[in-house]
Amino acid sequence: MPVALSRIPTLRELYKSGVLEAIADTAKGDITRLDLDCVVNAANRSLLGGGGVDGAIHAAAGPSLLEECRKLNGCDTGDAKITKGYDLPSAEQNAEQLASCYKKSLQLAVASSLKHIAFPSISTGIYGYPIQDATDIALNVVREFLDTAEGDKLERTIFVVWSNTDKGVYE
Ligand code: AR6
Repeated sequence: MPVALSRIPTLRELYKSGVLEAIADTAKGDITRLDLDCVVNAANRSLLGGGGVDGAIHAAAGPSLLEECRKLNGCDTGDAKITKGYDLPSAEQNAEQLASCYKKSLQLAVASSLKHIAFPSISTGIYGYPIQDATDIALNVVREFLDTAEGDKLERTIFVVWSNTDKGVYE
């Protein structure tokens, strides 16, 4: 797609024209502080809370999140479920399962008419998935998805990393 010269092109136009390799950003910091349509949690199958980013998201979202999670009947590894954000500012692993949970999260966001999505580095903390492999999966799945008609409906996809080392890998 040609980029119009009469105005500054949007990120999406640059991505479509091939100038940008990916429309997703990398940010370092606390995912619970992002004011976006939705953020993705790295939870366990019970969905009933834990440590890491899961603990941070529950602490920031407040007890209503846990109440809603209790009704969801858990979440199989590789699957994804959607909840409200409540008090958030935004209202055995294998490659296939990790790819699937990124893809299903993207599909759920689009199906819910959301325009933004932020991912932490799922499974690379307490679950110990190697950061390089997990990052390859995350970036490839998101790139592929953004190339589809469904992906076109998302305006912003952000990878939020927690350490400088992880940021370097994503970049
Ligand atoms: N914002 C963004 N990233 C964060 C934040 C934050 N506030 N806090 C930590 N991270 P982990 P997992 C990074 O362990 O490996 C929980 O107990 C962190 O540095 O949270 O998928 C669940 O209940 C790492 O890079 O998730 C499960 O039992 C990344 O988020 C289990 O841990 C993911 O680390 C899930 O383990």
